[in-house]
Order: sequence, then C-alpha cells, then structure tokens
Amino acid sequence: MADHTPPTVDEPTTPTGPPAQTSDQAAPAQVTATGCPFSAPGRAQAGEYLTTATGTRVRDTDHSLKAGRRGPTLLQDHHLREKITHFDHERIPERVVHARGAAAHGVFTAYGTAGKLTTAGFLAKDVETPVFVRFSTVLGSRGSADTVRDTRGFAVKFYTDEGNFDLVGNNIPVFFIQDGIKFPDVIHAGKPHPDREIPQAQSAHDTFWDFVSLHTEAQHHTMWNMSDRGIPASYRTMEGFGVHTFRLTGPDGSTSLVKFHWKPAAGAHSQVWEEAQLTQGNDPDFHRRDLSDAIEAGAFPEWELGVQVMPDTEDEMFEGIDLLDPTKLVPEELCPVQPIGKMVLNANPTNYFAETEQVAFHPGHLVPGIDVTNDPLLQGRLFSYIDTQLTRLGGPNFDQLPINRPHTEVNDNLRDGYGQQAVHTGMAPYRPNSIDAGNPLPTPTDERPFIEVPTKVEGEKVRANPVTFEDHFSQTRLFYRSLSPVEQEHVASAYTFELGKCFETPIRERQLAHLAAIDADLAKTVATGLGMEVPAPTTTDVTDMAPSPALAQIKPGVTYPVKGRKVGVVADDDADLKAVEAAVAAIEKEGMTPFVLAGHGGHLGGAKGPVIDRTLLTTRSIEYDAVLVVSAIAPAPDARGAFDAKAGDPAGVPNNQSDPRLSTLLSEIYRHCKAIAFLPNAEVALAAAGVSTEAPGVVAAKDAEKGVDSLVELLGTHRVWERFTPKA
Ligand code: HDE
Repeated sequence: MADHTPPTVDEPTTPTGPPAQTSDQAAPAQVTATGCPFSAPGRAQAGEYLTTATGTRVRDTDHSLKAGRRGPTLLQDHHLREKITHFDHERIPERVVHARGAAAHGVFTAYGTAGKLTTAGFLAKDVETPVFVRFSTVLGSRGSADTVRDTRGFAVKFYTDEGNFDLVGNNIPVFFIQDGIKFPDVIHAGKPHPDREIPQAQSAHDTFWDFVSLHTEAQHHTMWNMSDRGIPASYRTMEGFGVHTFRLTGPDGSTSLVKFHWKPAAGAHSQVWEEAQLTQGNDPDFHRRDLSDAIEAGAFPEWELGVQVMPDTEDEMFEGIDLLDPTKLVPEELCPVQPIGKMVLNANPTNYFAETEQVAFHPGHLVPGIDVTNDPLLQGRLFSYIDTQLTRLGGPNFDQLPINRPHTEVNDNLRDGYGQQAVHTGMAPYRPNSIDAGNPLPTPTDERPFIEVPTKVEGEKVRANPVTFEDHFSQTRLFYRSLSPVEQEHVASAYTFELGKCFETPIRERQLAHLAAIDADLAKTVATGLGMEVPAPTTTDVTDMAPSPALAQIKPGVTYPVKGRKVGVVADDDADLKAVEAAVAAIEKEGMTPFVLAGHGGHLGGAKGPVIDRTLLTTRSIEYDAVLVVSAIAPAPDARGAFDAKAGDPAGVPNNQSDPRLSTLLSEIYRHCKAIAFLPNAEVALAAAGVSTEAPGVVAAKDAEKGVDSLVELLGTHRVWERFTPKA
C-alpha cells in the first residue's frame, strides 16, 4: 500500500490538540426550506413595507424630490440616488465562455459501487448529496439562443460532507485543443468577428473554421459538433463527460485512472437542424424553458453517473490511447462504463442571478480520493476558473456567495477582500499561532484531509507535447464510422452548411483535405454540396479502429422512456371533444405532457369544453415530440394574408378546409421525423399538409387511446428515422 502521509514539518509553535471552532470560524451557512444554503437573513427581503437599503421605510418611490412640481431634481434625494445607483450596477460581466446557461438543484445518490476505487465519502452506498447543475452553450452571449450548433457545458457542483466537488464537464467527451495555452485562441476564433461582432453563437464562419482547419487536433471535437450532439433536443437528453482523465485513490491506497460519464435516463436525443434553426427564432429559451417546465411538472430529469476505470500505469496509456490527451476518448467497448450513482434534478432555482449567474465552478474543487492528472488542458483549467471569478464576481470572496457555500465547516484563514460576508473575530488568522489556541490545525491523515497523490515528476523544461498526442485523425474517423447512417447523413449536411457559410476558399479546401483524410465518402458528399473538388487528404497515416457502437445516438432496437415528452392534440370546436379529453388523459397517464392545440384560445366548443393550451398563432411544430390529430382546424377568418381560401394547395385540398398554419406545423412535424397519429375524419388536415397517411410513423387510429398507444410506441425510439431512409 502506498504511503500518502505528507512529510512532517517542525513548526515553532506546536498545537496541543484540536481546539474548538469558534463561531466566527464556522461557515456562514443558512438553510432554506429546500435544504440549500441560500440567503443570509441580513439580506433577505422581509417586512410589509418598502424600505431603503438600510431599512428606512419609504413613502413614495415614484416621484423624485424636485424644487417645485416643474422644477429640477435635487441632489439631496438620497432615495433616488440609492435606487438609481444600485440599478446602474445590477449587471456583472457575463462568463467569457458558457455565458448562456440554465440550472437546477437536485440530489445525487451513490450506489456505493465506487467504494473500492475512491475514499470520496459522497460515493459511499446510499449517501445522498445535494447538487447544483448548470448547463450552457459555449460561444453565445447571455441573451443568445439555446438551440445553436455548439458544445454544451454540463457542470455539477456536489455539496459533499468533505467539501465541494465540481465535475465541470461537457456533452462531448473530447476537446478542441490539447493544451490550455491555446484556449484564448480557439475561443477568439469561435466568438463573433471583432469588427462587426457577428455572427452570434455560431461556428459557421471563417475564423472558427480557419482555426480548426489549422489545428488538426480540433478535428475530433469538431466532428462531434457537426454530429447531432451539437444540437441536443433538451438538456435532459444530453450525455455528460468529465473529458479529462482523473486519478482516484481507494481505501487501500491503490490508485486508478478514470473518466466520468453522465448517462441520461431519457436517452440521448437531438433536434434536427431545420428544427434547431426554427427554434432559435420561435423560442430562443427553448432548453431553459424545457428544463424548468419538466421540473415543475414533476418529470424530474435523471442521469446515471458512471466511470471508466483504467489501471494507473507509469505511461498513463490504455490500449494505445494516451489518457492525458483530451482529444481522445476510450471506447466503451474497450472499457465499459461502470455505474456509481444517480442524479435527479428536482428543484428550479429561486432566483436566476443569485444562483445560476453567481455559481462558480472550478475543476480544482476536489475532495479526498479524487485527484487531477497532468493532462495539459486540465492543468490550464486549474488556473483559469478561480482567476476568471475575480473579474466576474468582483473579488476573492465568491465562495461565500450562498450558491457557492460548502455544506460543511470552513476554517480557511482567508480574510477580508471585496464582498467579505463573515465577521471574523479571531486575532490570529495565520499558522502556526499561539494566540487563537493554535486554531486552525492542519488535518491529521486519519481525519480525511485532501492529499495529492504523490506521482513522480521528472523531465526537462520544454514547450512540447508527448509524441502520443500526434495522431489527430484516427479517432475522428472512429467516431464518424461508429455513427448510424442517419447520423452520418446529418454530419455531411452540417459540414456542408458550415463550410458553405465560409467565404475564404483556402479555409474550405483545407477542411475538405482533412475530411478526405477522415473518410473519403464524407469528403466527397461535402465537396459536392459546396461545388468543389475533393483535395488530396492531409495525411494517409490514419489507423482504422474498430467502430464503437456506443458512440452512436441512434441505436437499432433500443427504446427509451417516454416520460416528460410533449404531445400536441390538434382539434377544432366541432371535433369529437370526448376524444380530446380521452387523449389528454391517456397522454398524462404515460407521464407525458399534453398540449391541446386549436385555432383560438380559451376552451374548445364552449366554456365547458377542454382547455386550449396553444393556438396556431402562438405555437410552432418545435414544441411537440409527436401529435395526435383529432380533427383539422378550419382557417380563422382573421388570419388575413395567411391563405387564399379560394385557391387549392398542391395536394388538391382547398385551403378553406384546414388552416395553412396547421399545414405548416404538420409538414414540419413530418419532415422532422416526428410521430403522427390521426383519428377518423382528420385526414383532410394531413392531405392539406402534403403528409402521406401511408408514410412510416403516420398512424390511423380508431380512437384517442389507440392513437396515444401508437405514439408511445413510436416515441420510444425518439423519431421515425425510417421515414426518410438515407441514400446508400
Ligand atoms: Fe471551461 N471555462 N475552460 N472548459 N468551462 C469556463 O469559467 C477554460 C474546458 C466548462 O456553468 C470559465 O467560471 C480554459 C473544458 C464549463 O459556470 C473559464 C479551458 C471543459 C463551463 C473557463 C477550458 C470546460 C466552463 C468561464 C482550457 C469540459 C461553464 C466562466 C484549458 C471538460 C461553467 C467560468 C458554468 C467555464 C476556462 C476548457 C467546461 C474562463 C482555460 C475542456 C461547463 O474559466
């Protein structure tokens, strides 16, 4: 067993024993009804009457103090100045990356299966640990759309009994660069162009593709971005990855190298590209809304945490894969993911700014039993995350903000600084001391301190990577070739779209040469779409690795729970209202959310009829995972300009039988491979939309219950992909 006891250092003042912690040294924790430490009572809003910041009651907050009714405002108006000054400083700098995000509270429950791997107490059997999870896009500003093509952040703060542990991961298991020093470069390239500050939250522009085509190490991550992973259907349907390799220490002192994985119970699903684009305009808050709505509806999002465990060998390699290279993954077929616990998100934040905006994650927030490795990207991050908060959160005391406070005692000797919340009373915030009874003491080894795993370090000072970091194409090919044909088709379209938005021919040519190295057919499809020749491949030194089916999102025969899916029930006032009610009940019974969709608001067929949740004016296809069409919707007489009642549409159905906005909605649902069921007499709506009732996933149902049954079956595989079989 390795001895991890730190060397003893003789100190001038030897403490005589663990002195009691004094009140000023305790963490400033306050627990709210939800069990999370939130606001200290000093700043909570209380009392019936409006007051100033210092508690003086205010009679009038609508008129400034003026010299006469028509006179100038007086500098003396302390209430006006306090109110406006505070408002002027309400904003803090947004995160330099991952500015756009949404978060939720939850609970992590460990299975105890990691007990031999790590001493981390929160991974012991049945231990429940509160968590706060923030999901984000990377490139966009705080107000940008959720459904852009991008990597998603997946950051989890575990408030463990041994201090906070942050698993600050992404929804993609590899990263663009191998060394943290390149991070400013890749982000400058991905962010809007500095001259006109466009495009917002997009990778489809010259500087991004300039960077990733010049740094071939970015090819693997970029391929993931171009796959369906770049446009998740929901935060609830994303996998999460710790990306880097971490080092665990078990109770017997043995160490192992691990990669962390989050697997969503709902399955990994994505939008299709047209749908993602429509969503950006129709509901830029789509993912944020989906997350909070699901939690509010009790459809709590769930993930299983798992680890791939690799031996801690001297070369830190596994099956030829360098575990310190963050552009490489370890296929699950070579090293299975072992489940170690479950996370359920069960509460929305109370206040966006206080929690979601002020939460500060840091890969260096570690607990005993979990340590970092020398991955040069992770090493760069260990510096960045504290540093960035100094600007963003205005000083070094951000760990005292309610959302960042640990749920354990803190006795850190850190003092003063901007935003200091604690009223420290001791005399000797230094060590050793003989004044505050020596408090605080260094933690003895048997009291579970954090101890760095004593790994051997030697070498010359160099600015260089290991040679095992050099292959940038084999795993990119592995990922592409592991995808299902549908996903491969999406990848080709995504590259064609993105490069089609680049103006510089040399950039397109360089990227096509990389695609030629990855997969000749892919390069050919993209080049054809761009109207260009396929250049010679960048390299032919690419290893064919055995495909990893686990990397595909669309897996034949695999179905997922339908709980939390959204189903539209389309009906008009003269529809069979009993069928509408039965459909709503059947959808709810499955744990899904029904939305009755009609031409107008209020109730269907009079005040006592079913409640209408969405109207053709307020909705779009993007809101639904599937639809049940109970009847067509007659065109609204006031939908001026939306249709010409006299003309027939190409399907030969007069527009006065089905509202053209319903036709648009149904044709999008159809094109996006979503399930459709329809009741007798509703065919006219499908015909007007040009939707064939013979097509896969378009099901005629005798009654509402049967219709919902068909939808449940189809929704298990998320989409009806066979509707448009990709060309061979
Ligand atoms: Fe980050 N990253 N990052 N990153 N990152 C930040 O920290 C950085 C990297 C990730 O919801 C920043 O507090 C560097 C990899 C997430 O609050 C900043 C490098 C992965 C979030 C920062 C990386 C991530 C961040 C901006 C290369 C996946 C959002 C604000 C060495 C494993 C956390 C902040 C949240 C945020 C730096 C690379 C994930 C600037 C220097 C790899 C999920 O510190």
